[in-house]
Amino acid sequence: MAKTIYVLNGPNLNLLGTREPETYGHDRLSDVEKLCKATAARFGLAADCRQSNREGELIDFVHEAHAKKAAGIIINAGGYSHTSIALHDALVAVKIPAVEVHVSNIYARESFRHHSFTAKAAFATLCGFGIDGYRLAISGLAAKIGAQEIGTRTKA
Ligand code: CA2
Repeated sequence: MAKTIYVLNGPNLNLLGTREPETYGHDRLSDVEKLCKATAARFGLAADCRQSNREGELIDFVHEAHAKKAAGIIINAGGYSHTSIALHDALVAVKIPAVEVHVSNIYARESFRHHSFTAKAAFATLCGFGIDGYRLAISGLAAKIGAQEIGTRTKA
């Protein structure tokens, strides 16, 4: 069976594509999820995509990823990235390779967005690529966990 990666999106990301297009672009969360599933499939992976506006529910998703033996996590914790030690602790506890993604370039924005607790629990962070960041993150995660792109596998 295909290995599964969890794609977790935090508060307000359900609004993607509906407001502030100058910051977050025109794509919707459903487009992000389609992109993630298609990219994961290229590497023989399945993407389980979740979004929540609640910190505790995001933590539950991280625990669930562990219980279901997920191979990796892509996380955009939204505003909780900058505030949540609890989410950081959950990511550290489960020891699942994680990549943090931000649609916008958080370093070109307000200083309160420059620090991320969740980034400290991730092996890599991408920001500023718009929703393409999710595709790049899955590609990097696949390399990290040794999932090769289908059609490019070399014989042992
Ligand atoms: O750039 C990102 O992906 C962020 O994680 C988005 C968060 C923000 O708090 C982080 O600093 C950076 C906010 C998500 C808000 O999403 C909206 C999308 C469309 C319209 C309004 C909000």
